[in-house]
Amino acid sequence: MNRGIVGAIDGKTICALSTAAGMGGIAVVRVSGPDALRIASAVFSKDLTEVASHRAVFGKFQRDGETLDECLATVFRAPGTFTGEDTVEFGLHGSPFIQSESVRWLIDAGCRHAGPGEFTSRAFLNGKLDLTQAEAVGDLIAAEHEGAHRLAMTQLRGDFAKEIQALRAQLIEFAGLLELELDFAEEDVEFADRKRFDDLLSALLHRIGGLALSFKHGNAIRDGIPVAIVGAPNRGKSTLLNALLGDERAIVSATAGTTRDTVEDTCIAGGYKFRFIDTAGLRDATDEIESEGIRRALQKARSAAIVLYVFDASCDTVQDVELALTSLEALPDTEVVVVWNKVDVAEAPTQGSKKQFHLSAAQGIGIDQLNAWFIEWAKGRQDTDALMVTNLRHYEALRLAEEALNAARTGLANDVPGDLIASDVRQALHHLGNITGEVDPEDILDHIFSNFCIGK
Ligand SMILES: Nc1nc2c(ncn2[C@@H]2O[C@H](COP(=O)(O)OP(=O)(O)OP(=O)(O)O)[C@@H](O)[C@H]2O)c(=O)[nH]1
Ligand SMILES: [Mg+2]
Repeated sequence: MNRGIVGAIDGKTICALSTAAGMGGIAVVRVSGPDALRIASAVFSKDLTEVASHRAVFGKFQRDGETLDECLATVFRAPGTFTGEDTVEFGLHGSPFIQSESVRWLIDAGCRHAGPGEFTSRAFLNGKLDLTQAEAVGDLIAAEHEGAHRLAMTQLRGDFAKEIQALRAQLIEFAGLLELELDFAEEDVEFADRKRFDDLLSALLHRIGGLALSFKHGNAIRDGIPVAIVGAPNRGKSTLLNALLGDERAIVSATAGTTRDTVEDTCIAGGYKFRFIDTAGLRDATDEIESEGIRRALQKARSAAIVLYVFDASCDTVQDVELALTSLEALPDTEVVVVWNKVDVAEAPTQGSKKQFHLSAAQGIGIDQLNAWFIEWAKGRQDTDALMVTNLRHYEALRLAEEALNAARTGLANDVPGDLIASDVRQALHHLGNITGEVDPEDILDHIFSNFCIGK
């Protein structure tokens, strides 16, 4: 339920279970807000209102002589807390009954149940985090593997926000000069040096373009690097998928045209998540369903980060490879790899320009080398120092800022009046500001935090 709370803090003290629901060793119930210490004391055997910050007290979770559990209450005093408010965390035993009952008692004592992401949204509204960091908290919690975890940590450190703020700062300075000109419109003066402005716009566009481009890889690292397996029928694509997954996921048969739809599954290797996609064999299809399968295969190949183009060592030739790769029309940043399969029955011809692997999917020969290469490839893309955009919202904002800056640049080249250029620059500032939450972001906030789980 979205309580629509994130636009402002309603002055209420909130509570929620912060650990995962269900049976566990320990459950943490968090209370945050101006009355946190008083309300927490109402359900605890000891008075917490005088306890120093960052101190844990052992006692009983109780009311009216009834004891629910023995527990630890940790006190955090504002402003040095995650939310920026007074906070108490109860460490209780993790039974589902204690979890729900303790929250109910806290509500009876005056708390409101927290909305999704409300602890983190309060942290943002109290200036503890910028928006990108708040979103990183969500990503960190959702990270299933090392690659996604590392990306979330970079963002949580605030590196991305700093970069965006630096870009904005440069623009704001120039926007100021343009606005100044407007105040002196009668006099027809130019404070803003047009040449310097063009240089600045060009530098900003370069950087913003680079960040937007990193999205494809950043997103892939977070959600699974898409690896499409394509090729003519019967080359062993489904056999290769199964070998890579270590599972009989797709049907294998000697009949050409076995796979008609795309089949995909993920696996985690070397700290990265890969999304392997088996596709229908590419040929001049004889029926409607197969044609649709082939259309999907080509679409998957276009959106993949890596395309494994599978050939059969016993029947394909170097000319077949050349022809196939040309007609694939892969996007420039897609890594296309030639896979010679069935080397157990025939020797593969050597083919020059492309990266290639010789393997037997059926016999498991060469699969380890291919897997090792995937991991190396992923590592190469995730340069630890480089910033990566992983969030669609950030990507969109960057693209919109880019559009506005391009318009400003065109305006500049065509000598359009300063107020029009200033308006484009303001647009760009607005879009960049949306990323970190520096402009009035109420609707964006609601959207972001409603995707969180309660208790975060
Ligand atoms: N000898 C040998 N046979 C293989 C190898 N890989 C696959 N095959 C055989 O080749 C045939 C086709 O395999 P599939 O994996 O179904 O081929 P596909 O490319 O998915 O075929 P479609 O789905 O029809 O496009 C099957 O009979 C497999 O057993 C291999 O490495 N060596
Ligand atoms: Mg198949």
